[in-house]
Amino acid sequence: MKHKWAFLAIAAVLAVGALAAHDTKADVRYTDLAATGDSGVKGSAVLITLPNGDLEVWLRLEGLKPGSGMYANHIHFNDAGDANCKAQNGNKILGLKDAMAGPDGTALAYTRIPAAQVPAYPKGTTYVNLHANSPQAVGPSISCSDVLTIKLGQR
Ligand SMILES: [Cu+2]
Repeated sequence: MKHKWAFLAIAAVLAVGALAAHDTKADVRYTDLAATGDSGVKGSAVLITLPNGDLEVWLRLEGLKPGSGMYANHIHFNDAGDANCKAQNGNKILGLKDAMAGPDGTALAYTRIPAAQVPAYPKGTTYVNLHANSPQAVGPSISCSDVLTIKLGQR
């Protein structure tokens, strides 16, 4: 839990910085990932759109098998704008940095995507999805969260 608070504190500082710029693009979203099925993997994600349009994503996970390697994770969306965890219908993705399971089963992944590479996000609903890393490198969902929560920035 201690780590989670440190994680959120860092994210909060970044969020305040983004909002202080008073730019119309600034936007912060926070969401909790829930285990898919019986994976036991959950976590938190903070998504920050900076004033220049860059997207920063901070993802923290817990409940992974200790030292079990790298896990692919993405923001999923679709043309219809109705992507969600339950349907797993986000056929388009924004790739995030792989998350590396530490000896305590937690992982922290930070990704910054330049504005020019964020053309379609966010359109409608999206979700952050963590994938199993076996038997294939990018397996089915093991933890997921719909991203439709808070928007603190002025639009
Ligand atoms: Cu994915």
